[in-house]
Amino acid sequence: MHVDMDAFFAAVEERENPELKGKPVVVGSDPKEGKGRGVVSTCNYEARKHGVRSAMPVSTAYKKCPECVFLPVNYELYAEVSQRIMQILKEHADKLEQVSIDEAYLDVSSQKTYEKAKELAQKIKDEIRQKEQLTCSVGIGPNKLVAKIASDYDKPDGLTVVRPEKVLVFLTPLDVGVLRGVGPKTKIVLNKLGVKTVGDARTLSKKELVSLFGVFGESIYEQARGKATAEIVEECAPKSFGRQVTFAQDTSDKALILETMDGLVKDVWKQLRAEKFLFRTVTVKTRYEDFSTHTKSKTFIEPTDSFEAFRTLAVRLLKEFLKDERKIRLVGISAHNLKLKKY
Ligand code: TTP
Ligand code: MG
Repeated sequence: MHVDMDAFFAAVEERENPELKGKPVVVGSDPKEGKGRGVVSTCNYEARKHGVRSAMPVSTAYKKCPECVFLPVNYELYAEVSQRIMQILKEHADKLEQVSIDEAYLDVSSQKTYEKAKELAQKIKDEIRQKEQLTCSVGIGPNKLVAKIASDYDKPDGLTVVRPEKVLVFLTPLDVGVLRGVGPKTKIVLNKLGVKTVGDARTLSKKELVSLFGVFGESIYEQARGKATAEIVEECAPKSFGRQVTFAQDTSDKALILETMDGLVKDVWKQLRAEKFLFRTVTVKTRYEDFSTHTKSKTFIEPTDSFEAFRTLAVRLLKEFLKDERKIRLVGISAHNLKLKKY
């Protein structure tokens, strides 16, 4: 399954400012009445009716649609909304691969049937609409290539299912530019050979394609037949955050050791907060002057992001180590059992 949010930045802006409803909205740099530099990040479907597009110079967008509402990019806001959407997707997927701020592949193989996968897609769409007041378009297919083309097939608010036996029929009439890597330059070469659609591309032999495009020709050959082998790769969430320091000299100065630990706790906690993680387990590590290394851990019942809870527990665990008579060479702290914060 491939999920792609509709007119993402513009849709978030519309949601935040209801007075924009029904108006053409462009998100990007300031057009300064046609004299502005920079480009359009995206625009809503109303603005697209006027010919405005992503990556177009804002000056051009202004000429095409001076009555458009032009807004600056509020990237932080979109990133925050994106995180919440990805969390929703994650909860419904066997595996999730986020590929951009508004787009992800979901492995939903455990649904077993296309019918079930479609029901799941509808559920996801409903949940995103209800929780975030945003729409997305979803494609379902036997591989990433087909799923991605399918999500783009019926935008906005689409849901397109392409069963394996329908892949060829589905692809045949589509512009050859839907294939991965087939950009304007490749299209010019193909168009000269009379190849406009994916179906047309199938009339070229593998040999012909390779002589034209090298190894990429082979990819076009396979893609035109709806074949793709790329797996859904789940990004690795960090398992823990931690820091440690080795003292300049082995020490039994309790105040120094506690103060050092305090600094480490603050650093780790700031990192957790910045990346919006809750933690359940805190581990303190010490190495004594004889190089023997020990850890002590404690786990909260519920995930938390409380600085006080983190520090109190760290100090408690560290004090256990301070009962020993040996001098301390190194101290460290880490947080485990992480969970992304929900809103
Ligand atoms: P897209 O998914 O390509 O576009 P979109 O979500 O705005 O519209 P669509 O309904 O066609 O999917 O990109 C997602 C966001 O990425 C988009 O809202 C803004 C940003 N973006 C840019 O900043 N510059 C660009 O050139 C493109 C294509 C997107
Ligand atoms: Mg999008």
